[in-house]
Amino acid sequence: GGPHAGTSPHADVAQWASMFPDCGGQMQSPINIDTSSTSVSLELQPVELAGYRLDPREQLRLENNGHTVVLELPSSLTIASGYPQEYRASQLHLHWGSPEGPGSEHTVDGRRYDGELHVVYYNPSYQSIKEAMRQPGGLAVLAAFLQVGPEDNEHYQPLLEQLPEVQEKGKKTTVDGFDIKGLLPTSLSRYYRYSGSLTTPPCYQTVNWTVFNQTVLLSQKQISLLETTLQGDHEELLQNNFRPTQSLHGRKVLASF
Ligand code: SG7
Ligand code: ZN
Repeated sequence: GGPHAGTSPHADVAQWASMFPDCGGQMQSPINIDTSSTSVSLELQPVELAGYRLDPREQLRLENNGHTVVLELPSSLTIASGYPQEYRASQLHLHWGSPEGPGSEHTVDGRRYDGELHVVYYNPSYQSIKEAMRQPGGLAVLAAFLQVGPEDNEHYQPLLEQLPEVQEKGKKTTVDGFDIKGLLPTSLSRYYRYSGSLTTPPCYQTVNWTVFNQTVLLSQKQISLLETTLQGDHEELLQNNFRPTQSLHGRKVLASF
């Protein structure tokens, strides 16, 4: 097995840095967002997304990679505003906990949410995402917290109903195109912004993070499905696939509000 080998997906997070030096760097993610230490920046415009209503005839690849479930996205999905440059979508994936506890990667004032959605983008001035992820400012991730609410979130059904199809690590299926924007909060104007890294090896410090203030609500049933359907490396349930929060090392966290 790779860096995640062990009894739990993160049994060896402490050892990542020995194989992937960036994992021991000073700009790592995720972080705790201490709201009393953030600085308001009037330059942070609302995030605007273009091209997210996909035709159901378009087939998106969904894969259990042993660490999460990844939905590949067409590069026609863009972040049109909210960053000084354009970004194009690559994939989205989720982080979650277990029936015993929550599993977001970022925390806010020490609070961990039930789960976290990551939509991963790359700077199209580079050849490919593989190239972009090694360059400063090469990646952007839009992050949204998932929380238990009173009702099923219909926007998540196209994704959640395919989870049983990718139960084992390495399994792939396809999902009919749907409204990807529906997975994100309705308000994209209030967010935190900071410079960080991939939260898994190789932990490249090339990610312009956006963490939305508004959470996304899913029913308890939907969160439970996420927590108890997929298997990880050794056929055990894939749970608690979040990395512990990392030190800021003097970084500033900006707020758009
Ligand atoms: C998950 O998190 C996957 C990885 C992703 C990694 O393991 O989504 O992506 C793929 C295609 O397997 O790595 C380069 C990349 O996106 C880290 O992403 S994250 O920092 O947003 N959590
Ligand atoms: Zn992630």
